[in-house]
Amino acid sequence: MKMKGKALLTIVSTVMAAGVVLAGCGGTQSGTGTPAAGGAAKTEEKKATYTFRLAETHPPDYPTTMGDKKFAELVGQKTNGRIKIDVFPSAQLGEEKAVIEQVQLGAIEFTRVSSGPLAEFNKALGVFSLPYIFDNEQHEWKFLQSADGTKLLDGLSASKMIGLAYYDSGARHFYSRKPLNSIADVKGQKIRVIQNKVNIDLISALGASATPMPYGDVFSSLQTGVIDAAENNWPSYDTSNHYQVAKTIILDGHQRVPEVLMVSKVTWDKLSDEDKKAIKDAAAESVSYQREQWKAFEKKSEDKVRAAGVTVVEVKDLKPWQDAVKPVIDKYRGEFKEQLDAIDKARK
Ligand code: GTR
Repeated sequence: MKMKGKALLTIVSTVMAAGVVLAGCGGTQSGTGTPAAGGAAKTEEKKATYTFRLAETHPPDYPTTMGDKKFAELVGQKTNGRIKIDVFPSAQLGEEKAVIEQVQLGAIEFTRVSSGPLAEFNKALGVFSLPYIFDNEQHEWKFLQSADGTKLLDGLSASKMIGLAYYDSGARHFYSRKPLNSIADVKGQKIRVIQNKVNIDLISALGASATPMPYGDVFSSLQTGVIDAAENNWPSYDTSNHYQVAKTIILDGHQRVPEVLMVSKVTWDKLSDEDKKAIKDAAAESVSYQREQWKAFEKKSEDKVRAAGVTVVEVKDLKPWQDAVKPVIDKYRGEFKEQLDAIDKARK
């Protein structure tokens, strides 16, 4: 419908008048992430009020979402409610790659994503997709919480994002619709991976074929046989219902790919130092809570999936797996030298 010039003018001036009234009251402007500061007539400086969105791919009760919500609650407390963060779970704001692009633009302010897809936007984070670089959870977290781990997170600012914290994501294992009793069975399978170059090489090294696709497409792709297999941790295997179709899981634990909580640099640059501190502190404080949630949920997911009759194959000897993927480590040793050295150092 085409609008007549005069009608448009009336609407514009009405909206502008409403804006003036709003500003005059120092009202909260929500949904846009822009501040609604006090009116010019006020002498004392009024602090900006914000409402931001946080995009999360997992369902509301998933441990990363629980961490997001704790973070949002702490930000609210630390700013006396001036900064409100609304968590949008279940990929309501899009799949991770698209969300990361929006965060770079400042169209979505906050997100929690895996460092897997982030590696396509910030190369150094690709180190986490390298296979078997961490011995266990302790080793991983010793690195993540070291100065080197923080440096890696801080490096995100070069890609228009501000890393706030790492969250736990356990270890990833392969699961398939086809038999998967040993490394030999991986050969020839079509395996979905998170899109990044390290993952493609990893799958090739195992003699399989990598199919990158968004997380939300994996269930139907397994169901229709577009792919044979995928890989993830227990909670994702459970909550995505992949276990209902890919009924064999082999516990090779090839990767430990941490989650990242972050904010757009566009948003960050608008905030006062005081607000930045509140957000950073809230993120740091939410980590222990997220890790507790993770531990409990991981166990619950494993129990549930086992009870559902999934075939769980233990890997007694990891050596053949590590040998098979060694060319991948060799290929990337130069590119990730600094990070790999730091990861090695955290082992001692
Ligand atoms: C999960 C991770 C998600 C997503 C997913 C995937 O473990 O928590 O953020 O990256 O894996 O495989 O796409």
